[in-house]
Amino acid sequence: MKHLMANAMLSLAALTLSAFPSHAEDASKAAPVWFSAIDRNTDGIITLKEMHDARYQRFAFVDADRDGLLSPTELKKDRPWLRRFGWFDANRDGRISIHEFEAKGQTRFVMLDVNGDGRVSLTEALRVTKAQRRSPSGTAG
Ligand SMILES: [Ca+2]
Ligand SMILES: [Ca+2]
Ligand SMILES: [Ca+2]
Repeated sequence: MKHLMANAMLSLAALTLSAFPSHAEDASKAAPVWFSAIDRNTDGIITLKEMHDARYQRFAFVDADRDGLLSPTELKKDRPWLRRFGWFDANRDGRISIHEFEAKGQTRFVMLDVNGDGRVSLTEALRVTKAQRRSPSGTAG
C-alpha cells in the first residue's frame, strides 16, 4: 500500500469511492468501536440520521442535570469529548449546547463522508481516521 499525503489521499478516495469497489477485502477490516456504536443497523454505512441519533443519545447520557448543556464536569465521564471541549464549544461560553454539538457533528460527518454521497462507509471512516492520526495538527480551528 502506498502512503500518500492525506490531502492527495482524500481527493483520490473521492474518485475511487464513487466507483464503489466491490472487493471483499474491505469487509475484513474490523470496524472501530465508535463506528459500530453509531452503525445501528450494522450495514457498514453510517447515515446522517444514525450519526444524529447516536449523538443525541450520548448527549442525553452525558447531560446529567438535563439542562441541555454539557459542562466540563459532566464530560468527566466522557474523556474523548472532554479533550475536544474547546472544539465543540464554538461560542466559548464554557458549555456545549445541543446546537453546537450538532453543528460539530455535521462538520465531522462531512469530513468523514469523503465522496459526499451522504453516507459514511467503513472504508471512508478508516481512511479519514488514519489520515488524521498521521497528520499532527488534525482539525485546525
Ligand atoms: Ca447503518
Ligand atoms: Ca448539563
Ligand atoms: Ca458553547
